[in-house]
Amino acid sequence: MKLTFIFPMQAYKKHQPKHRTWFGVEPPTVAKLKSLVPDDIECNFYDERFEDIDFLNPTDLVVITINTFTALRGYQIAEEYKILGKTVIIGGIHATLCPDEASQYADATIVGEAEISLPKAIKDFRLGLLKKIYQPEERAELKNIHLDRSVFKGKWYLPVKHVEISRGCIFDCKFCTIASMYKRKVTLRPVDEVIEDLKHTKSKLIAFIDEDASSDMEYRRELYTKMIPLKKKWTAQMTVKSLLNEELVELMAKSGCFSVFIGMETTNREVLDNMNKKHNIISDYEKAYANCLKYDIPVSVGIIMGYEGDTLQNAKEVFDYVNSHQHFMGIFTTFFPFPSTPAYQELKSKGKLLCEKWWLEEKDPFNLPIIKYDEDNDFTGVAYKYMLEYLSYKNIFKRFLESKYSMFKRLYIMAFNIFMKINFHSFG
Ligand code: B12
Ligand code: SF4
Repeated sequence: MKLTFIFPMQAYKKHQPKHRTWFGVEPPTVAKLKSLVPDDIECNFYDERFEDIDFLNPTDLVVITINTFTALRGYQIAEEYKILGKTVIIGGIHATLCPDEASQYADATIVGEAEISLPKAIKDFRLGLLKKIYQPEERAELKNIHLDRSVFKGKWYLPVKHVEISRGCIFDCKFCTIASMYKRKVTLRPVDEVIEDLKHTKSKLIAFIDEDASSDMEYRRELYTKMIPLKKKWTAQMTVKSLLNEELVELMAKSGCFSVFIGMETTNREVLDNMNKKHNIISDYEKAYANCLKYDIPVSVGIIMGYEGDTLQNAKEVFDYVNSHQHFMGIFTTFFPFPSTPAYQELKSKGKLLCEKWWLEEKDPFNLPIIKYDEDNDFTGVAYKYMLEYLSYKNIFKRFLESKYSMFKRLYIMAFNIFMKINFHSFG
């Protein structure tokens, strides 16, 4: 039996070859799915960000993973395969948020995690008993799991490797799909399994899949202490609060933390409250940066523009704030109302969604009028404009000159920012 995995590109890129990427990281989701497939099944994989799919390559089963940005393209691919008489299974975060939509295109849709459902669906397919929807009743235990990277053989990716530590997040931000998918329940891998995984991961550069690399202090102390001899360089996402703990930041540095990412979103308290992001306290940032600077850990920040209550004046203030610090990267994005999140429901009930199923439009989502803004505070194109301004040579050099990080980190950050500037349109 032959099985084909598909990691789709974003649909609008299909018609704009210059937007197709030439660089990218391995998609860990596919390595996870591969680890769940019985050994006697021959597997093939198309990463459509880099390569065209050969629809005529023989296969019995097609397994597509979709997020909200790649859902439309995933559906188009499913339809093409179905015309050829192939059986298609769709899963992933978007299929979990919108199972009824996905099941219009798939023979079977898998809601939630793959660990229990994918092996079951493959077994049912072999028996000719494939069901329309699979939904596990329980969360997967993150024990004895691994990523099977053999599926990436023959493909070229950036050397950074993802390693999973946890799934889910204890917080409940209204715009967040992780909160909607995992409902505030966090599952953690046993420390020793993460360490074994790291030992067997050939690359020195690790990106942890972990919503808050500071949660559960006892766990973190043990993990980071055991990582010290491995001499890896790692990055992860965490909350600003946790960076106030100098002992933790020092231990992170010793264990090889290269940089961290914080979902800062905005500097405006009212907007943070609207987002239900109460744990972001603006006055914490300077102290957190000071700790990070002391241990030479640059911080990347994610900024969302155009959320309920946001103003163009706020956008300017947050841009100036981020641009006045040398972050590893400031990432400015428009607020996207992801389906099934409370933020989406609120906009819908207030009649403020101009395009309810924006992910099904074959256009660059960054240029789509999705939300009805107030006349005085129209955010269309605003985050994009600030992203370009942030990546202007003038600002990159200004941040380099003003930075107090070590010379190695300053040069590295500058080079990374220039790389992002040059390749901005092919990112993703
Ligand atoms: C690593 C990562 C990336 C990597 C690799 C992506 C990948 N999927 O492998 C890269 C850098 C490419 C990436 C890019 C983007 N990402 Co990203 N990424 C992540 C991150 C941090 C981890 C994903 C991961 O590997 N998790 C571990 C695996 C094991 O879990 P999983 O993917 O959730 O899959 C589980 C289930 O969903 C399910 N499942 C998934 N697929 C399938 C398929 C089948 C058939 C089945 C049965 C089950 C199944 O089983 C898995 C385990 O049980 C997540 C945040 C997070 N914590 O999940 C964001 C996240 C997935 N990314 C997100 C976004 C928005 C993007 C970008 C659009 C960013 C951008 N503006 O460019 C691009 C999209 C590019 C693209 N072409 O897809 C959002 C998606 C939101 C949404 N509703 O779609 C997330 C959730 C971040 C967030 N908090 O909002 N990303
Ligand atoms: S803290 Fe981050 S991952 Fe957690 S719910 Fe908020 S946005 Fe989502």
